[in-house]
Amino acid sequence: ASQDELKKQVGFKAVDDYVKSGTVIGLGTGSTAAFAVERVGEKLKSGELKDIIAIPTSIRTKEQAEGLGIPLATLDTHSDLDVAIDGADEVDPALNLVKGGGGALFREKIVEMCAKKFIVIVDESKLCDGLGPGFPVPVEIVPFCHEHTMRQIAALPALAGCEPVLRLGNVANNQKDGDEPAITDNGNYIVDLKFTSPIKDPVAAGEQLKATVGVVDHGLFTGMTTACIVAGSDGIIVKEA
Ligand code: DER
Repeated sequence: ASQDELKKQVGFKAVDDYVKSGTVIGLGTGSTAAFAVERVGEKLKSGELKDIIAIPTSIRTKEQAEGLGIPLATLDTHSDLDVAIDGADEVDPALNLVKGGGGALFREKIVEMCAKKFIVIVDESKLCDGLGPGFPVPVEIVPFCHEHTMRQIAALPALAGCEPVLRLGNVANNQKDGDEPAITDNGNYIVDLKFTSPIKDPVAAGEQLKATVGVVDHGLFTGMTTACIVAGSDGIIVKEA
């Protein structure tokens, strides 16, 4: 099956297995999560699902959901979510994640932290033994003195050896040739941290990033995953935390 077909399989399965009528759900961002959003819209239209309130994790997911007629709200009125479904850029054996390839990590994290269950949907290419080398870790920072903040990040002990690169072009990374800094939905910059060896302690790395003045949040999602649905050449497997 093509990678798109694998993404569709896990996106649909996550909705079929975890989304119940009468619940509040978080809708993720990216090409895999877009299939989950599509499935919610399809099942609301067919009547298989009723009375869903959805919280989008990006402007582009909000627009996709609006186009499908999915009722939307924000955390201000609905901050007790039954389930959130989202993709990831990397998944380690403990189901810790790198997210933010699409530049939506802040809204994803604030929403997914509010969900009773956080279901991650990936194709098998996202699985790794250790976070970092396979996908640069995105960090959202404020634009003010961003070069100073990048130097502070590079000096963090738990991120030793990382090379911070300011993301240019379109924040969703689908326009790599931009010469202006990419701007997130929240008006901030994204710095991608390139690693040549796995991050030894992703929890400590996340804590040190959050403690760095100028950092809004980062793409290390540790200890958050309830289950990860993986589509591979030999079928679909569900890894539970
Ligand atoms: O930006 C994000 O966090 C996305 O969820 C990303 O991690 C996965 O995007 P993809 O499904 O398009 O690979």
